[in-house]
Amino acid sequence: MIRTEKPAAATAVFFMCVALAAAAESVPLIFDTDMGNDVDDALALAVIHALQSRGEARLLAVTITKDNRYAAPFVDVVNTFYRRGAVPIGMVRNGKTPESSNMIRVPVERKNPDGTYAYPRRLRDGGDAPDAVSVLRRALEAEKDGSVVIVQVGFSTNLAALLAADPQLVSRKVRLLSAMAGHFPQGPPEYNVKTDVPAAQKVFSEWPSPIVFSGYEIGQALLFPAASIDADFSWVPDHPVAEAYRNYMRMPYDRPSWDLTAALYAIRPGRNYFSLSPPGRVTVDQQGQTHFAADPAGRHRYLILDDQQKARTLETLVLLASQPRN
Ligand SMILES: [Ca+2]
Repeated sequence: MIRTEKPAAATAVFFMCVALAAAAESVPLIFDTDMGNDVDDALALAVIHALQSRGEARLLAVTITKDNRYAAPFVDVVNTFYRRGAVPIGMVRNGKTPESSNMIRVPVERKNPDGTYAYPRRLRDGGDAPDAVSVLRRALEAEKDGSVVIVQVGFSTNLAALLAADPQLVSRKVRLLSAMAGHFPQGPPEYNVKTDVPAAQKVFSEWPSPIVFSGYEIGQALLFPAASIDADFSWVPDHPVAEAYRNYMRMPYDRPSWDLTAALYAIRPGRNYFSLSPPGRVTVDQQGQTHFAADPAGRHRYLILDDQQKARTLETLVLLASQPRN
């Protein structure tokens, strides 16, 4: 008995230490977003800030794949609102979806009666932000090997360019890519993938770290309630994320929480908000449709959400997105 108890106790202590170390260490995270195309990007950024306030994440940089001048100033507005205005912001060059959108333009442009901006920020225009690939490289270089988590909730444009520029750096630094992309186990082409198919093909075939996909069906099953925008965000008269929500579509509407799920999984992978598929490989065809093939040696998995997890996962997203800043 004694001979078996000792190793078991030592093993238990070892795993306890690992768990404590993991809990004490915040996740170094890069958020890559097509901010402005849908309101879930803004809510996802709010979730990341809330988890940083709780000591669980550390936002290293935000890089943008929507090539519109208001996207970077809006990200800057949100970061500044959460008192993290120094977070580097990088912009795609010659990227997709240049069209403007009210959800980012209205909060960025709105002014107080005295002529000052309703929401302070550093960046006046996306053209003033540095190139996304240089921001990604600098952020990765400053971190420990095998530590960084990237949350990609837009097109794969920036990450494909990073891979082309410096695949070794990605191999060395990135621990996980958590991507809102695709449709699983099978479905029509998903927006983030079909908007830049060559970039998605490159990233999902060459990316060296594990990738966990949050497919279209996950966010679709978790509708962010309009009632929360009116009630839970009212702790401050001007909230840039609530204002973005009110300007994205005609209120009241409940919007799928696609990008929030990729952010939540990236920072809290072990909390049973989702289940994981077996390992496999995701490929992207010419139409932008994703195909999953199970393979024990594969580096890809996708999130699965069951009915038991739904209510608790949605409540967590709502709570974090609306959490008052500290
Ligand atoms: Ca998005």
